[in-house]
Amino acid sequence: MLKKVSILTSMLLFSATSALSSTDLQKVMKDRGLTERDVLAAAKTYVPTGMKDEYYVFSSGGQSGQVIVYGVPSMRILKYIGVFTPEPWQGYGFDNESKKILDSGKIRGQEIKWGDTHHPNFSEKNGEFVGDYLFINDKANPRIAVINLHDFETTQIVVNPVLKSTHGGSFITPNTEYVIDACQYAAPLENDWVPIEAYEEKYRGGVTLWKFDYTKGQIDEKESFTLELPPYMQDLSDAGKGPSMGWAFTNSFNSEMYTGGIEKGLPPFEAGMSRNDTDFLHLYNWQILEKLAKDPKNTKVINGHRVVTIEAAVKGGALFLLPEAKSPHGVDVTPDGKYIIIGGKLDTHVTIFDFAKIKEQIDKKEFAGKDSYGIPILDFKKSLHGQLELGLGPLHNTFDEKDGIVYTSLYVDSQVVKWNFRDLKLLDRVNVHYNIGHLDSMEGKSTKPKGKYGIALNKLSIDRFLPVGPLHPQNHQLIDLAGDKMELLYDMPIGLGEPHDVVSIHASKIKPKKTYDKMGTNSRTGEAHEGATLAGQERVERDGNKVKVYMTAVRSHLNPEHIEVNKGDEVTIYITNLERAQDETHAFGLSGLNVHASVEPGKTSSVTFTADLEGVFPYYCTEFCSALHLEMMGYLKVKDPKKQYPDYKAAKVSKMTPEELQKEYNKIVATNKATDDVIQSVVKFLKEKGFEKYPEVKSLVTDALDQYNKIPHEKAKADEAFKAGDMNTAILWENQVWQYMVKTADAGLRAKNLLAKELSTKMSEKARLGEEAYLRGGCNGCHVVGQVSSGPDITGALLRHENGEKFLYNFILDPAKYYSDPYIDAMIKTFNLRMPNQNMKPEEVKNIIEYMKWIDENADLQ
Ligand code: CUK
Ligand code: CUA
Repeated sequence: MLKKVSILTSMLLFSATSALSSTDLQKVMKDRGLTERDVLAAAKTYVPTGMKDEYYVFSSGGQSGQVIVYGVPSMRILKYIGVFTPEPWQGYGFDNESKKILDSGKIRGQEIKWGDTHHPNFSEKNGEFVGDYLFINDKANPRIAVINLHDFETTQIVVNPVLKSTHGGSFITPNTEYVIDACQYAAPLENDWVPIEAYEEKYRGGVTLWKFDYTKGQIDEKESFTLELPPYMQDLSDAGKGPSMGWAFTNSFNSEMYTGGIEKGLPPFEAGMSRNDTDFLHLYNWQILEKLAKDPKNTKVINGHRVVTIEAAVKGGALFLLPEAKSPHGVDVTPDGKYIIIGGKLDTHVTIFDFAKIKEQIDKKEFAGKDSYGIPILDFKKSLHGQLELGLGPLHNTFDEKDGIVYTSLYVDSQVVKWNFRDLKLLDRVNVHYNIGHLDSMEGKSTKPKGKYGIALNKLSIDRFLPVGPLHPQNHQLIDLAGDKMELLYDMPIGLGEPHDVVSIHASKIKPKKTYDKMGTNSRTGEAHEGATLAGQERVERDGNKVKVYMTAVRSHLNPEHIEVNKGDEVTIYITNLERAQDETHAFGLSGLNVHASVEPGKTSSVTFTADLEGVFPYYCTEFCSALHLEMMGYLKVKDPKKQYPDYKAAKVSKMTPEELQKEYNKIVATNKATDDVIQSVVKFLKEKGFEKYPEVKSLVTDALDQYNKIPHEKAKADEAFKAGDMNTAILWENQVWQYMVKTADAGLRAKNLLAKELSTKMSEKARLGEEAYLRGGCNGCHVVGQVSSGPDITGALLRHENGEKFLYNFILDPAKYYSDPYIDAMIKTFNLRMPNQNMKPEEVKNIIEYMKWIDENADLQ
């Protein structure tokens, strides 16, 4: 139902644009059934074409094993990054370089074809997010991946050598010293079979501290270690900061150490694991553990990996337990590092521990007891800052720029609650749809949260989207956190896996490359690729049955275009993309052989396969890169050396007569001349207008010149063939000259348009509306700016008549009145057309005249 237009709407309308009539907006609102609130939400999230989002959000991709990148506030998806699973578009898992990364994720030699990504996190400095690296864990197959945010590519996967499933990762210490990954389901640390009856004795949990080498951008497996923990089913974790720097915290949910057995008639896991009123928060000091791990007395080496024993950790004062309400889930340290907030799935409360109170007990060695593994237990009451009843199923927390403000997700109640962790006051709640897991406010998990927008990661979407069968997408909802009341703004379906968590970062902190600076870069290592091939270095090398092809890709050909191998050869093709222009990716797809690689400008990718099938296999560029993209192809021919093949003469050159050939030759030479004239006029324009001063334009010109400079070389070949009387070859090389001219013109014209945009005077609002009216009225059907068409050029029209402005104003409003005016009469005779009445409103005509003035002002840029 459309409400009457309130002050709010009218204000919106007037401030937005005085010319957008309120009736237009009202009509849209009415037609689409939108309320004012909807329109306001739209205005808060809409990012107009050409504008960019304020924040990046990195979402785990759940069972897809990938990472999803989108922008806030628009919620537009930007990329899916292949991490634990192949991603064909990026060639991830298909080219040798990325295969190597995926292969390092094999578990005990077994290839793993899926992942279950849960928690992405950024590299940090002083607890603030730094947009260099993103880390993400795989819960199913205990692995951590490193993604380089300079090209959004996965550069490392490490497998946990002792834990069989992990969940409390990847959490980062404040200066990215360690990536924390805590166990989920306890199991023997060795790979042996151990009966479940030996659970308390032999099954173990733990937390792995992966050492990160920031300059290399790599986890150092040798410097990493695991802290052995009781089989309590560790869960989420968080690192301390500020006063709690050096400490880390990990929840758990099976202090009962129940081992299940539903098939034997025993109560199921869910009953046995929630029997006790409390579970244990694990507190451990990684700075102490780091030292302990250096002494072999404190560790046992399991599967080649150091494990600090419970005993050594307790003795070293590095491990404690603290009772927490049963079956907790999220644990989050406040931005100031002073408090630890625990969400209990089966509790209506959140529990807030005060780190200073915890530290006091540790310093004074005042403990409430010990668990059966000898770990000191701290006193619950003495550690407490307070508890607050929020509702059913508090899970996770995220923080705001405003001091003390925290947002908590309620899984069962499907709500986000806003409250203050200092004075424990409940402030606001908003419904979400439905069953929220994690939530995030902008940079909400750093020491400097920005708040502003919130994202609710809902597990169920039930009735929110067009139905797509029984498997529903997840629902990420955008919430406005700027005011006192939270406002739901937008629903975004996520149709890829079940993301558990997202992290967000201000867009200014991410600095991605546009191209690889060094021609021939191995993107997975950042170093020069062994197969880097520059122009002129293309070749095929053979060593026994190993064939190496050094290929280049540039608009619009792959070089070489014919590759001949024998059946059984092992073939490696190195492909280097020689482009320097951004977004000029080429890709290499080989039909029928499961071979694909994406090669961005400056990158070298390689593919290796055994040619065990005889035949002819086309290959082609799989990215639509230019007008001659379809022609960017070649043939792999696999011969069986044991077979005899009939002999074919070289393809028949031509059936044309010499006269026909001469005619075709003249035609292509004339075309090239005409195209070159266009290029020269563009060059003149660019030079006269000082294109060098505009970096974006300059790089386009460099790109154009790259293409243009190839012409003399090809032209020489054409001339040589012509001289030798080989007209057919001369025509082909002249055609190649034309290809380069087209590519030059393409980049050159883009440069010209960009430069014209840079140089043109800013259009006034009225002129802009005038242009709209001009286009809406279909004036461009007869009048083309800068050229005479089926009507006169409108450039200069204002100057062609005495009192031009006034005259044109009256003329457009009622053309018929002026058909007998001598000037108009002459026009009618010239064009054999009469200007029709377009029923423009006076305001529109005034705007059109403003637009025409703008055209005249910028006439030299046409
Ligand atoms: S977990 Cu899924 S909702 Cu893996 Cu952080 Cu809580
Ligand atoms: Cu290169 Cu298509």
